[in-house]
Amino acid sequence: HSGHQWWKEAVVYQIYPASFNDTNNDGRGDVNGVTEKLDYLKDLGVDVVWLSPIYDSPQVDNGYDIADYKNIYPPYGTLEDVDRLIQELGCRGMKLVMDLVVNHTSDQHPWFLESRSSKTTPKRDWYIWKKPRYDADGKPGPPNNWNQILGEAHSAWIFDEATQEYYFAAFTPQQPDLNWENPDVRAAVCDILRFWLDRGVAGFRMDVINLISKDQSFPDAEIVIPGQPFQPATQHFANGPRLHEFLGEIRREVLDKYDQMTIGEMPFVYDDKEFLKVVHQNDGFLNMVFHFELVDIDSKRGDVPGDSRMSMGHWDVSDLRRIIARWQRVMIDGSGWNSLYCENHDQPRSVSHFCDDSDEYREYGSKLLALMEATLSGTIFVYQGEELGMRNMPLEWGPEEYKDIESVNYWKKVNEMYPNNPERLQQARRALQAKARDNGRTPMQWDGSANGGFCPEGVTPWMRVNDDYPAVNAAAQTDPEATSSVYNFWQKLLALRKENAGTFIHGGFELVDGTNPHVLSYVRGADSGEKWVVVLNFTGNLAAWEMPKWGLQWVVGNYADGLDKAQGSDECLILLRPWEGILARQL
Ligand code: TEU
Ligand code: CA
Repeated sequence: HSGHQWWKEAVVYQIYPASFNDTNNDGRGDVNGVTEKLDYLKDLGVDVVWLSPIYDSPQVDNGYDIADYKNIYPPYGTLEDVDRLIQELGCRGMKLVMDLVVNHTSDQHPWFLESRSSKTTPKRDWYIWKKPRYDADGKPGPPNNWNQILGEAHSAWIFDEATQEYYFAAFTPQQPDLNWENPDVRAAVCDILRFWLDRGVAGFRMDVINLISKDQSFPDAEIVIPGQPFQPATQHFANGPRLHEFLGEIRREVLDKYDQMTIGEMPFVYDDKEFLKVVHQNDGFLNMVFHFELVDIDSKRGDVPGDSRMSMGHWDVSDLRRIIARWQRVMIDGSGWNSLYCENHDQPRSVSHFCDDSDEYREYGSKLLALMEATLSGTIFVYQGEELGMRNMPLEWGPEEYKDIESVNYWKKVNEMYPNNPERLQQARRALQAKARDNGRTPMQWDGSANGGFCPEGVTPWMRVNDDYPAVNAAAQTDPEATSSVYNFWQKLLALRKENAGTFIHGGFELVDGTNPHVLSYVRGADSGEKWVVVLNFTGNLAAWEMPKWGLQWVVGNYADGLDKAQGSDECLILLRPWEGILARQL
């Protein structure tokens, strides 16, 4: 963690390669499609591009099932294309971050093919193999009751006929977990890291990195879904006993020797103090982590196995305030570092998730979230299309438009559990529309031409393009005159954030009016004494906000006439319109 910490002020833009830009007309995005759009990203204010996996893969989980860590999935391009991308990024002063998926591999990876071939091959122990457990009647079954995360209502243990043992696969049967207890596995991971760093990559987003150390006693999970043989078990392998040790080894062996950035994805637990240890600036292991408390704000466990993320629980501004304040404070006060994101390829679109994506409010909601993200401490992550205010898939689309393995399995499970129950099926369709990962994966909307300009007319895109592309697209929004443009708003805010990095990126954080039922507001302050106030109405109603004694100078807002509004208001009370957000300087 030595040297200047460029990654703190960097704006990172996440690209989901399949859905970004198709340049060879096969209906899937590709590496050259990324290279083609670098000026668009540069203009927005992006410094770092994070690419979701582009490695060779059978694509059971869209590349999060890797069969070859050192080659590119042919439809995406070649290693030479990646070299050219890195070079073109470099010409613009930008960097590339790759996705590192090493909790598991594809079942087609040669390591796994060898591992499953016999009980005595040295690769056997690279994965997690166990003998069957016998029940009271002497019937063999999986070694414990852990269920699959993305799979069907199924055990996470997969029986392998050839050797009569089970292997562990937390996500789907095609994604067997690596056995990190084996030092050869850890050495192989270090080798992959070096391969990409030596090629000029500037860091890694580490997929489910908090799952690599499993409780070696593999205990049964507590029963939280009655009547189901298999239960959610992530508590037994999230932030496990040897996590710090394994991360420390990678840091020592590889990361410390390069000027790079690391972001650990850490789902399933929200323990801020635990995460602080991982990112602490003196003795941490990674530069930052993705926590899930914000995006899981509405996730309550339901009665379909593994569907907690698909649930639509109630939340309000007090939940949002608690989550935002908790992470800002613990990281700032504790010398850690935040990452900021409202959406990614595993989440619904943020304007649909946290605000209102109707034609009336889509623009305001998207800009409200931009105001929040751009004024919090941490490294900012913008997900492709977020800068345009792209929204979820339409409710009218049928289940066949959902391509993600999690959605497909969810729909199958609901149909098995509630056959001939139209009400439940309708509810499940609403859940998919609100929460499915597919929502973040529809093709990028570049312009108003066929297929939103993602691929030419006559080519069938791998996922259906959102019907709203004639209204919501990059060409319309990059026009500097377009006042309603979400893109232009993001661009302005990202520039303002950098000009005032001492405040917005590195400054202090204090809540204001911490009990307001509609409005999230906070002060960001720099060492210089300069203070900025952010006031965000997270409801679709008029909301009153009591102005503190000190005066305010309005700087930016998501309503065109925000300036008059705030200045002309009564001396103590400001009335905010639906989803209105303002950024003001303290006088
Ligand atoms: O996701 C890990 C993860 O736990 C969630 O984000 C996941 O989408 C959710 O639990 C599903 O209910 C990462 C990747 O980002 C995701 O795309 C992969 O499917 C997953 O790991 C497995 O590699
Ligand atoms: Ca293509």
